[in-house]
Amino acid sequence: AKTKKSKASQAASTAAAPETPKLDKGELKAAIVRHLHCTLGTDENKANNHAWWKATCAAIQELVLEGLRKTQKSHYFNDTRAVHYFSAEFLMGRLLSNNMHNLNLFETANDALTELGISLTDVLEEEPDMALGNGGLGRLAACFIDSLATMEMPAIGYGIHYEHGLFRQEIKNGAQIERPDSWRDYGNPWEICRPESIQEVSLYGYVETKYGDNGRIQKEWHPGSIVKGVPWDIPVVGYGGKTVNVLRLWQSQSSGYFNWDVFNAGGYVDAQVENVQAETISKVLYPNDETEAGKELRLIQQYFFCACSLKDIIRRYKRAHGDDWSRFTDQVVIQLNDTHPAIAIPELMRILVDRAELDWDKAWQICTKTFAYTNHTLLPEALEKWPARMLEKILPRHLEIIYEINHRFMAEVEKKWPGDNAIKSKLSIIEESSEKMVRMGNLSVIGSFRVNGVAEIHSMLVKKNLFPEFDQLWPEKLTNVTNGITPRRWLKACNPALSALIDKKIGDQWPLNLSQLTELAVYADNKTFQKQFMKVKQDNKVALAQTIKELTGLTVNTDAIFDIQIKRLHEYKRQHLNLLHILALYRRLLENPSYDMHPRVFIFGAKAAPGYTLAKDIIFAINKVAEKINNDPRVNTKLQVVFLPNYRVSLAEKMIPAADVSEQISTAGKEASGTGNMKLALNGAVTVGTLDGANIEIAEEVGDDNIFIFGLTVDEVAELKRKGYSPDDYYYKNAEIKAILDWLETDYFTPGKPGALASVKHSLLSGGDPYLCLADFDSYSAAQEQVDAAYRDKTRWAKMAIMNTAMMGKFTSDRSIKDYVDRVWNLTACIVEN
Ligand code: B1H
Ligand code: IMP
Repeated sequence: AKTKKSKASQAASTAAAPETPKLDKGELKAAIVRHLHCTLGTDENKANNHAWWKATCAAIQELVLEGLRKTQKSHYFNDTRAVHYFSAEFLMGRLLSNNMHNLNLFETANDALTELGISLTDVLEEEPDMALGNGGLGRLAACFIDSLATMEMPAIGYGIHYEHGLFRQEIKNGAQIERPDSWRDYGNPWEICRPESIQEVSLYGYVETKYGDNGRIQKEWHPGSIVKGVPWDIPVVGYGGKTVNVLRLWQSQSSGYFNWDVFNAGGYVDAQVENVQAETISKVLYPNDETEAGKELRLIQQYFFCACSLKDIIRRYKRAHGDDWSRFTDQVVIQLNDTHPAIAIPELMRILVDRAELDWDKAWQICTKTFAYTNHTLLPEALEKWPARMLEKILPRHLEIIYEINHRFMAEVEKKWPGDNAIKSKLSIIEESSEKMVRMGNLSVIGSFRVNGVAEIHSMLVKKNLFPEFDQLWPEKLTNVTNGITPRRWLKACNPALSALIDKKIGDQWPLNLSQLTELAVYADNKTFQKQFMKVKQDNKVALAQTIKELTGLTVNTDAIFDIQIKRLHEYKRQHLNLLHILALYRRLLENPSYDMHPRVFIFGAKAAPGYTLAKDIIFAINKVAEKINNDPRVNTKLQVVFLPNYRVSLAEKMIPAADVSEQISTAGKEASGTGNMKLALNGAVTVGTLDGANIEIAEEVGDDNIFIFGLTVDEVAELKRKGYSPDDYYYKNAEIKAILDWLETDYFTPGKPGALASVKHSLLSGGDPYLCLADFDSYSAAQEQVDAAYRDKTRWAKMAIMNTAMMGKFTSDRSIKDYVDRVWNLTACIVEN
């Protein structure tokens, strides 16, 4: 039995600064060499950088695991309430540098390796990114678990142990080629397999209705097949290294169980096929950012990780509380990262009603006190819906439960809006279209106690446009938690020179209390500080130029403005608007060789979903335009265009510190929040952006003088759409727009292949581009002229850049987590004893 201490309640809301490192240089050196010998079976003379990387990881992992053990002990003995962050994606990136920084061992490791004749920078480059996510949503999950550990919150991340993360992008003749990503081909030094915690999950089959002694109807699901979920734990080290939480990822494996009665066909070969199918579940991450794939395997993935995770949570709860469910909601809160894990709601109901035999109302009460749901998008194509027939086949009992949830909910709606069938059909979990569909968004709102959007404007639109009736029904349920980013990875680790400069000015506590950066504002006009700040930026640009050279062969002008747009490729993010402006500059320079502009390098990084043809066409167009411009001596001293292949977390860490300008140009109302915007501004880039997502809050923080806002507002977009947007008006009235678009249709950029870029033109014209590129073009172009003028005034620009860094305090993910803790999760920190 365990002794309870009330230590948890004494916890502060933020962790203390990192203490002195647990190892000195000599000890770390010895540990690395020991692992080189005893773990890797090699030695100093023959080890390559990969071996040094693994040995260094193993040496660091020793300390990490000690922290993990102590953390789990503290959580166990304090019987802490914990948040369980359910997410189909965790975009972790590399872990070695991060873990060393959080353990305050980065400098020590650098010195230790240097003495061994090894470069830490080269060693860090050996680590493959853990790219188990598409973009912002997955990276947000990674930032959140970093902040949770840093703030000493009991938390566990639950997701899928994909064998292949997001594809690796190659560019061949300008076009995107997808290659498999194999992040653990040569072993991952951080993950620990936990066979002792394997879970089994049922699929397919049928439901039997039985009558119990008391006349109570009992449902029994006879599954058609069962798969095993094998948990892999990745330690998540908080800054300061005290709390080490885990990210638990499930790998699917065949259980060898196949219900031959159900399928009534047999044989050894079929059984092998079944094995392959079981192992397919966790094979690959769907690469569709912001689009719902609607594929059976994807639904199975979602159910697989939710069912494994719930069993794991319940096992842990029962170990402490037995069969007494009355304290479950005191101990457990589950955050649903979008609707991808929404199937956990009927799964928990199934466990409570069918297995634990609680009555429905009691079970529903538990359920709706357990789940909270974050909405990340309003785009219709991203709102998940599953055909009822697909659910019936894969999860027959869950479909019944969803119908029952809906039936009872419809009665509530009837009470509030008697006889209003229009509202009923809108709020129903079931969409009665030609094919019956299950709306996962409605299920998530109905089954959760809290629902949040991810930036003020987005949450407002969730309330006003997406779920207005739910907001009337439950006025307290819908709320906002603005996204954030971890300043440990996105400033301290990725921009060591700027971090050191900040440390010198305001001390080294800012990574834990990012609002302290405002203390830099008093130096914004200080000439010496401006020089130092811009020197750091210049050095970072030189470093990025080197990377560009290595990756593309191009030599860029480091005196030019580095103008960066990095994010998934999507029409709503409008990389093609950026491209149109580049073409406009090109034309202006050709028409007027003395056209007055400061040299600029436009740099892109973006992956397109493999099935999203227009997105791939836009990548092709950017590359073809880049090729032409970069090789045109008439303009290439002033204008260069770079597309860096395979944009990912580790590349972002190299690009962001070098940015002068941050492109955040989505159509107003479409980007729920954005988080890249925060990372770039934190590193002293000035934003060119629309009033969309978190850009609005960034503008509020940095002030109008330190950001370039352009374009239609959310209201103006709605108004224009109501009146009818007609792109042809802009095309025929604006000679520059017409010339640029027509240019795309010639063979100027694709010699011998006229029309190769025509799809980009046509997507912006007739038929009507829903993202209103042409409507915002003039305003965008004018904002870019202001950027140009501002940059030439060195003092003014330095001040703007400094003010951006200084005013980003709000956007630390520690603040987001504090908001969740206070307003959603009701958690208390647990101080881990050392
Ligand atoms: C975001 C997604 C998303 N919103 C479907 N929605 C996916 C939707 O695989 N799928 O099917 C994958 C991802 N991702 C992003 O979330 C928003 O676009 C950003 O604006 C936001 O910053 C980010 C984090 O909240
Ligand atoms: P889990 O079963 O996945 O939670 O595996 C680790 C768990 O072991 C921790 O979360 C704790 O609940 C539990 N644990 C950690 N230390 C101790 C201990 O000293 N005694 C008993 N259980 C412990």
